[in-house]
Amino acid sequence: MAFNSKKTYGERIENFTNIAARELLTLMERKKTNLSLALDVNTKREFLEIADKVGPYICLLKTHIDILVDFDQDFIEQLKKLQNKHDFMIFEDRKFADIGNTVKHQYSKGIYKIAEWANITNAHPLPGDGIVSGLKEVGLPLGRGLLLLAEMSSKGSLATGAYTEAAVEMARRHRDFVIGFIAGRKLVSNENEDFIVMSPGVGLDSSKDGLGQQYRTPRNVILESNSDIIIVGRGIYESDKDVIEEALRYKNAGWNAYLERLMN
Ligand code: 6AU
Repeated sequence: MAFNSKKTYGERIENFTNIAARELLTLMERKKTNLSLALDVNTKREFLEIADKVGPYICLLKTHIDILVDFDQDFIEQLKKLQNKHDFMIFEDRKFADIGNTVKHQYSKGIYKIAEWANITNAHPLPGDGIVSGLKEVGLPLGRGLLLLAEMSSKGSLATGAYTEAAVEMARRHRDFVIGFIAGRKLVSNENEDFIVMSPGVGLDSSKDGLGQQYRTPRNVILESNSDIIIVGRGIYESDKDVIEEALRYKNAGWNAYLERLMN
């Protein structure tokens, strides 16, 4: 299908001017991983313990900073230490969804000061271009990148059809800051433009979670749907098996699907 999905992550670096995108592709090539861990646990201790174990196998650590019950500034310091130790980038899954002026404050201020530590964050295109412009004012000077939620993995999602297409159009108008999408598949197959696609709803052992989440396999997402990064949460940290073993299982599944894609 798409020209860019036949290129290696490394070959695609030149398609991006955004610093976070270039750094991410470089890192993926270096660590040979397209796995992002969605670490949705509620305490600092649990979070830091798992991140330390799984850090060597991931390109991106995805956070929901507002679900930590004991968040403090020390958490950010510890997180940065682990980032340096294990060489991963950080994606705060904030799903901004308000007008430009409001998201600017939500991104840079408050307790979390997301822009200071998250290389990448995401936003719903729902409010229109102002949301991207607001986030860009804060993020671009800091070398940050943004993903637009063009599709969602949950059952009954309204982000389909014309909405998804409008998300792609919005990304095209902000190529300097919007580095890609949250989506289930590659959305753009033009060789002259490239976006990084990250897919949540990835699991090897279950197909749903009882609250609307729907799972597909790494092979399905990377090989058949030409996505670039698998986002895996409970499949890794809620397994009965060792988290390192599980992380390796997903890392290998994701990377092998990518190698197979390149050879096809
Ligand atoms: O593997 P799970 O189901 O334990 O976790 C999936 C993670 C969660 C969700 O908040 C997030 O991926 N997510 C997103 C993102 C990344 O934006 C979008 C979506 O459509 N579905 C989804 O599950 O942290």
